[in-house]
Amino acid sequence: MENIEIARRLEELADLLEIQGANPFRIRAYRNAIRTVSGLTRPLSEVAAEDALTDLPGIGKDIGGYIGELLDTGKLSILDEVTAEVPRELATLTRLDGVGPKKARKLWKELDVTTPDELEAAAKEGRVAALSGFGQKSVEKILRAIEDFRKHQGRFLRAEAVQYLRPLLVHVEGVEAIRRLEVAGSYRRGKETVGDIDLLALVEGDDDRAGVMEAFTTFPGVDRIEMSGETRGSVVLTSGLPVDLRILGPESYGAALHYFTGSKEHNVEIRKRAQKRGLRVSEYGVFEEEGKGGDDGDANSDPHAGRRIAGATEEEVFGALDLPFIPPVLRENRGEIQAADQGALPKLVEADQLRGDLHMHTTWSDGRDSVRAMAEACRDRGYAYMAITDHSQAVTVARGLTPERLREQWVEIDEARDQVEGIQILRGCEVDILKDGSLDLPDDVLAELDIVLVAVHSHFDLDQATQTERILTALRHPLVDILVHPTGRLINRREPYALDMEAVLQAALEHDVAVELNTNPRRLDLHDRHLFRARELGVPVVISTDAHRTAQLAYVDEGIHQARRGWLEAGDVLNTRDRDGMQAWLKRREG
Ligand code: DGT
Ligand code: CA
Ligand code: CA
Repeated sequence: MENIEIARRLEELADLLEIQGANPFRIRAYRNAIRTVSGLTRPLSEVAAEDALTDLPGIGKDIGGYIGELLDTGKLSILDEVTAEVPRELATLTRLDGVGPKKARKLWKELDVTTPDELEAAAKEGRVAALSGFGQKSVEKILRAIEDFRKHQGRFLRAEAVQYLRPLLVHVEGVEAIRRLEVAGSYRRGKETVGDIDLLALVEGDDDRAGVMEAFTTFPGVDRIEMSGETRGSVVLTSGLPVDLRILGPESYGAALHYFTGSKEHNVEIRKRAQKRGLRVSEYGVFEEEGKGGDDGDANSDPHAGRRIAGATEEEVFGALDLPFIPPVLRENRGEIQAADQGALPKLVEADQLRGDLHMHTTWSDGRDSVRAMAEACRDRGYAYMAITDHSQAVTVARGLTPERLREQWVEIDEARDQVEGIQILRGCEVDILKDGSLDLPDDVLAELDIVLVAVHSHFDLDQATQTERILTALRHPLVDILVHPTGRLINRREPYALDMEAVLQAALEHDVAVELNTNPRRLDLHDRHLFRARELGVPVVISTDAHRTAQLAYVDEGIHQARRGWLEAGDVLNTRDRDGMQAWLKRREG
């Protein structure tokens, strides 16, 4: 069992115990332990093998035992005990904005509400507002949260799906008969969330299929089997992630890979292009139309009508349509077929082209590691430069820095500059944009920083005109370098604030400000369409992690997909520049 799944189970346990009314100290201890588990870079199974679980910070005998049980059996008996008393769905309820464990308990005990549907009904009948501790305002907030919840229900962050999927891939790949095993679908297109996983296995002989399907359905992480046929199987993992497997022969593997990679919209355009050439594309291959017309191009029509001219590889499929290979991240029908046709596909940026990370936090605000530790970790990643960018004072929940504390931090940054060689450490700050668009630090302090990031952390609910003007005011400030996590969204949790993004990007262009692609998997902000537009306008993009601990510097490896989905090339990304190039940009307004 992977760390992330263990963390998820323990979290569910903590939520349910809290609803049950357990000792708050015990709950707090559990939550600390969960943070340790989520932040760990080594697999817990390794730590357990060394008998060292309880050596980890915050992990005592209780939790150590639970982790051991999960690793050994995949089960957690205490969770069964608790769910015998507290309905399991209540844990979901606490995920809704505005409903904590205390409120969930009250809703359950007094109104017998356990699910979002029941909560919505109760709220609309006025029964929730009548409870003590729930005002009309909080009821409205809850109703909005339920709407958001429904919108995202069942979609997994890709970065999480990666971790749920990995052990399954290892398990299935162990089957001798498999020549290729690939993930298609939205996952392969690098989308920020995935609804399900579409797996394709290439197997030479028909006789080998049964063994592959057997391995797939008997994977220990399978919670239930939805179907299991000769060439197609469908399971749900214990994480809740649904996975489809299709088994294919060599002659049609490439066509199936293309078809099941999608997107649907891309596939439709590909089929139209084929039709113009008198060809028919399906998941089985590219076929020459035979004599009679009347074929509607339905992918499920008889695969053997006509002569197959391509299908073994995707390159072959594209080639049959006079196209070069189109990278999966571009297959969203946003002009990629035309670009391919004209030989104008972008040379997409790669993670190893990045020369530095310009957004990260330390123990000076809400980060978990020291300036020096972050610097060493950035150096170890091979970066030429980095910026320390803790929060400014207005962000009190993150222990934001006053000018005085910021100056104290500079002493420590100077020390780190001496201690950690081979990397340039920029003095930065993630300066809060106040409600009126002014900045949270005085100009004389900003002027002493090497790099100034600005961001919104409050008043998310302003109307669009006001919110946009607030941000434009900040962008007009002559000391601002980067607007970070520009839309403020948290995927599946918080919608972006109302913003005229076109106006923001135009202003960024006019005032020589860069925009961020924040690669925190919950943010991925800006997202692909905005990145595409930034590139069109020529607004430089900075790809940074917003790491709050050293391990999170790796967020870039997964987040890079979003940049590629936005068609970004290395030249569009500011932090692909070498140290001199970056220095030159930071001094762009001088002289
Ligand atoms: P997801 O799972 O919601 O994150 O998104 P996808 O894109 O993985 O969609 P999924 O799993 O329903 O189907 C995988 C691919 O199969 C999809 O991207 C394109 C192809 N596909 C599925 N249904 C259709 C269809 O009705 N027409 C066409 N042209 N392609 C389809
Ligand atoms: Ca899918
Ligand atoms: Ca699917």
